[in-house]
Amino acid sequence: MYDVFKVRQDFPALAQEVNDEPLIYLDNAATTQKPKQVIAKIDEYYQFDNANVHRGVHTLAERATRQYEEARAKVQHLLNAQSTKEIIFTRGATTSLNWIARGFGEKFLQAGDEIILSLMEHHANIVPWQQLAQKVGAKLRYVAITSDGYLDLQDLTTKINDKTKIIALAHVSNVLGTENPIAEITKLAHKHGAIMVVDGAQAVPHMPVDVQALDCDFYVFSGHKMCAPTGIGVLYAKEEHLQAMDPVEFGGEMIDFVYQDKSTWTELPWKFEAGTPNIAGGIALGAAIDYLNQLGFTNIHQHEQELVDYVLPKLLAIDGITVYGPHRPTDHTGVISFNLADVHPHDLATALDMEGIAIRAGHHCAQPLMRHYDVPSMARASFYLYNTKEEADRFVDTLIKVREYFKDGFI
Ligand code: 7TS
Repeated sequence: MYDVFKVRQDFPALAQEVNDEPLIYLDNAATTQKPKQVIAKIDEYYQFDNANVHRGVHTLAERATRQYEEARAKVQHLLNAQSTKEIIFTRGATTSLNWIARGFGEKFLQAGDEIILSLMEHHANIVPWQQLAQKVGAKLRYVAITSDGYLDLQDLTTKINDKTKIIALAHVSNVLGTENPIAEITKLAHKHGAIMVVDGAQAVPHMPVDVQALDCDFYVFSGHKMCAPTGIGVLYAKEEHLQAMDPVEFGGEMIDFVYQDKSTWTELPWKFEAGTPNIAGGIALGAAIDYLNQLGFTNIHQHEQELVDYVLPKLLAIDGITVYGPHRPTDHTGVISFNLADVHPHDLATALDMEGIAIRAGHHCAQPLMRHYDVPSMARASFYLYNTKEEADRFVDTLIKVREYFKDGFI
């Protein structure tokens, strides 16, 4: 039985008051709070084990290296990758996507090739591909979105062809909360000889993910959206792609032999990891994975779905609200974006903050999507494993109060 009140005790940040009200943290799509188990791991590492990895033979260096490489194995198991060679540590999803565009894209794409994205992508899964397309003369094509916030698979079938070399899509949208059918799209990509890149930043923290079942070629995510610190993330790829592609950064750690005029690269996964890595971050990501595994990803997913099931109909019932993305709770993950008539999202976020409720307002790094909906910005509440139905109630009640205030001028 998933005990959310017990889970909450692991998160010191949740116990505080903000503006004299208990904090209700609903900005989890931006970053999540950290459990004390992860904070303690960082503390322990710097107190006792701090050393550089992969080079020293002394005891601390061995401890640091062992823990860092154990964390890599935890990521391998988390994603069900075939080996740790397929797990590259990066700074986060953004860095991972840049490296794929440069290390794979610049090597294998040519003028006239096509890259398929969608209108619901985060800028991190748009801008690196634009840069690649400009460099090699490739063309970007965007899959449309249906009126109810799903990827338009019909449109995808008209845009994919034998010039398509890459399809890069979010597993879960950071705005619409839609989960995209990645396994199905990967099959279609492979039928056309294209590779499938998946931006899993909003999926991995919330549900079981199996890259072998998805059969995708690349999969990326960030640690800080799943209880780990900022500055650590993952680039997964099938080994054949990592063997074929070039490193993007060069220097220590990633070389085998260095001569005056040339160098050779070391083996996977270290071929991609130039310089001293974020050792504490990697180890803390391992601790975060342990923590989430102990709760169980199926339980986490179910808890969040119950919250959505509870809150989405209440939101949809608010007078003057527009909720973006699927309206069927079973098709909507814990990311819910909306606008309230007459209230600017920034005013809304400020008014909610006065009541201790943290949401985000803005374009959510998805300007093409804002343009598609013809709005400059949206408000977004994003739920995580520690949010409760009571918090959802207070959020909805406060929204209604704010709406009344902006309509009538008093609360
Ligand atoms: N992809 C998706 C789907 C995201 O939601 C984000 C971050 C990124 C990529 C980039 O991750 P980063 O860790 O490299 O920055 N999304 C958000 C958000 O929705 N609000 O703040 C950050």
